[in-house]
Amino acid sequence: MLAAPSSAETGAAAWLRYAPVGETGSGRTLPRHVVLLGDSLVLRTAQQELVRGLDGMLGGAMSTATNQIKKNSIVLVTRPDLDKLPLSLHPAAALGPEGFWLTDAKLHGHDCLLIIGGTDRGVLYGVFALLRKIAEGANVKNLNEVQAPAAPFRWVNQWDNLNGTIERGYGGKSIFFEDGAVRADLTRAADYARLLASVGINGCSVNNVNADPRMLQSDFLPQLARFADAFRPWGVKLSISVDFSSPKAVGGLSTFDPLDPKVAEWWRRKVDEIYRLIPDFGGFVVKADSEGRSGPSSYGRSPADAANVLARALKPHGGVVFYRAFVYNHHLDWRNPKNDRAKAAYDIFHPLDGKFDDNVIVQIKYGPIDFQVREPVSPLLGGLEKTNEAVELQITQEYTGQQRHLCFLAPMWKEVLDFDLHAGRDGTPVKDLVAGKTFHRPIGGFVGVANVGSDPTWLGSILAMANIYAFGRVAWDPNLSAGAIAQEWTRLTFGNDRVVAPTIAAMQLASWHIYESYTGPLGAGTLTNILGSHYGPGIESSERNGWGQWHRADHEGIGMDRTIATGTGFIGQYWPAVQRLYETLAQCPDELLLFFHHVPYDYVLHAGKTVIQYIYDSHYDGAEEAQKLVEDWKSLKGRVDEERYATVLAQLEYQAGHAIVWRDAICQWFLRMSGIADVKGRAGHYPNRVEAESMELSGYVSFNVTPWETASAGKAIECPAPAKSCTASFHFDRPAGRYALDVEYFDQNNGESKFRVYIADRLIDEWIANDHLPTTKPDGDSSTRRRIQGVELRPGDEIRIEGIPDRDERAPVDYVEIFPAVR
Ligand code: GCW
Repeated sequence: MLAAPSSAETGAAAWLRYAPVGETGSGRTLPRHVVLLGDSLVLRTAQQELVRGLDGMLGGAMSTATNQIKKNSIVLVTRPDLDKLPLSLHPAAALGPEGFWLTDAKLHGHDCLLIIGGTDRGVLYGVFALLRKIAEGANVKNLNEVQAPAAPFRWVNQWDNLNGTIERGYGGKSIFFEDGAVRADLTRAADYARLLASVGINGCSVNNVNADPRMLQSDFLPQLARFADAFRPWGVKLSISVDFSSPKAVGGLSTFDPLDPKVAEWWRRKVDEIYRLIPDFGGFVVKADSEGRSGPSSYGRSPADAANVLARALKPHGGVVFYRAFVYNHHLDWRNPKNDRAKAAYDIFHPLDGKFDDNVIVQIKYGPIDFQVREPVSPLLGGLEKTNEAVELQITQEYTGQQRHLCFLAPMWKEVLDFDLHAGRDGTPVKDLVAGKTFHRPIGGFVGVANVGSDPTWLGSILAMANIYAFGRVAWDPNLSAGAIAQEWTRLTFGNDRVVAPTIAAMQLASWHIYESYTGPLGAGTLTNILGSHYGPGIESSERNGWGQWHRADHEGIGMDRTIATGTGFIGQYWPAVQRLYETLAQCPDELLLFFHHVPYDYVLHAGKTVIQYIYDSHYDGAEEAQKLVEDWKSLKGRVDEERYATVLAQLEYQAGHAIVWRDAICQWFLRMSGIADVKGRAGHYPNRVEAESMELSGYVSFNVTPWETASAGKAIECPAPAKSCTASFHFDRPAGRYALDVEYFDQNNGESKFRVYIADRLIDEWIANDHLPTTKPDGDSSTRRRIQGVELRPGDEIRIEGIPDRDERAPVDYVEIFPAVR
């Protein structure tokens, strides 16, 4: 069936579009009458959502009733209320508070489909599950399905600032705050809660972990209550990040020492004040002693002391503390080969195991460094036996292309969650550890750093929304496969067209590996500019500073020696079976080789090629595969609504261009550093390319780009002030024909230059460089490709680029590349 492409799809509805599907696939005609037995705010939401969904997808006049069954109905009921009915129905498995059971039964002589929840939230999740089945065209005949979430805590963190910006947010301004206050209109906050609830997420911390102490000011708290009002109908608990120095910063005390009774008393009163306004408040998220934040170390106290003072204040109200294990010294001495940032979390938190109160959850990033495209699993996840823990995953693509590059993270998360840390015995995957199953912990779970914003698409990209969806789904059921999740999301987002669904799902599934191939190879880390944007290439930015994201590449070799035998000893933080996997070159998997070992460039991988050749090959392959994503998408023309088709196409085209920037930066840099040529002769050789600095320049001047590897041959041209316009030209010297022409220019965020391209005085293309890439300079963040297709060229034709600078963006150009055929 072809999904009727609607013309006004902005992406705002995400996977909750409820587009008409017809009843054919579902195997039955569903009742159009929805009965609610019992009452609560969440139950009413569930009923309304079911009506909305069925109305949209199946049509037909919907009716509702409360507490009476007079005809065939879909019945929403909690388990306790069900038990009051004269029925003896028993689910096959325990529902727990948030689980649900979908089943058929006769009630008062009528055939009913029952959605039974452990509590009202379970009913809501059951409603979304049924709607999902219908949207996917799944059979809903003879349902008898019990589901319950893997862990009780499935939260998202937002890193929103009170001024309306979002740290590492790529989807516009905050939907929560503006100008130092909570936004007047919280409609989108409520819509967000609906999206979260639809995939089972039950908590949201709204502000940056680099927390503003004002959050806890007494005059601010009533504003926070408005978030809770927006979330409550969807069963999403509000929580906030707190600055650990708040007792001093806003409380007027002279100290924030967690062991000082005055401080404990301050937290108690503050928490009581919050719960008076927000009785169902979730708790606190804490980043302390990390990246310049204050923390207990100021008083010689430990993270356990800090977490517990908060936990004791929250305990009487049922609140929890998520204490982040992302604590490290960012002034490490890089000259000392034994220093290793990766060791920090375990070194600090492992000795505190058993010292945290039972309403503290230690929130641990999945890897020991920081959300890189490939990291081993954090050993701390296997290193806490008497402490609750949660794994922190990053939905916002800080180091994975910032939503401009397609990078579906479910395959990575699945690898992390399925990884067996052999914590004392075999069969202790991360998913069980964080769910508290391995060491019988009462609570624990999953945290996703989401950072949605006011952009209509929420994350700034339609396809990136699959990552929020996937986070919720793996947190609910970590045994789902990435493939199943990709299929579900695609069907809900784009419909069940027999070509669309598998094509997009396959693109999503390939995308993480593609991104990894043209950015950070073999576990070396994302070779990005770590001192600034974390976006484009910036290979040396990792080195010779205290941040500790070192890859240690030099003329001889690359990689961090983290072995027990000769390196930093990081591997020693794992349980023995995992140590054995990583300690020796013979065992260590290629994909993590450079995370654990320093090797010469000519070291031969298990894959049978040298490290240097792997670097060249993976970057060329990755850039080609990025181009193939464009072609895959184009095959869907006419099958996807025009609006989303065009938006996604433009993003994928951009990505394919930027993948070449990455490829060339890394290949040029390693070629120069290693002195070893690419056996395939590609690195450093661009036969179709004309460097801008070698063109005939009028007004334009050549300059050195920094870092050098982010421009072809290290140089580009710019049109210096006060010139109003400059030109660069050259003559075409190849056979007549139809060509594609790429102009590589720099699109900074401090001006909107114009470009015009002429062939033999005829204007063939013009554009304005008005994207908002994260840089004010011509570099690897701003380097952008303009592809001009189908250009007729004859030998001797003059190709002329005119650049019209604007403000501080001086219409910079790197090169022109001409291809004999449309690729
Ligand atoms: O990945 C890093 C980010 C910081 C962030 C920090 C953290 C909120 O670059 O922007 O700060 O992690 O997780 O605390």
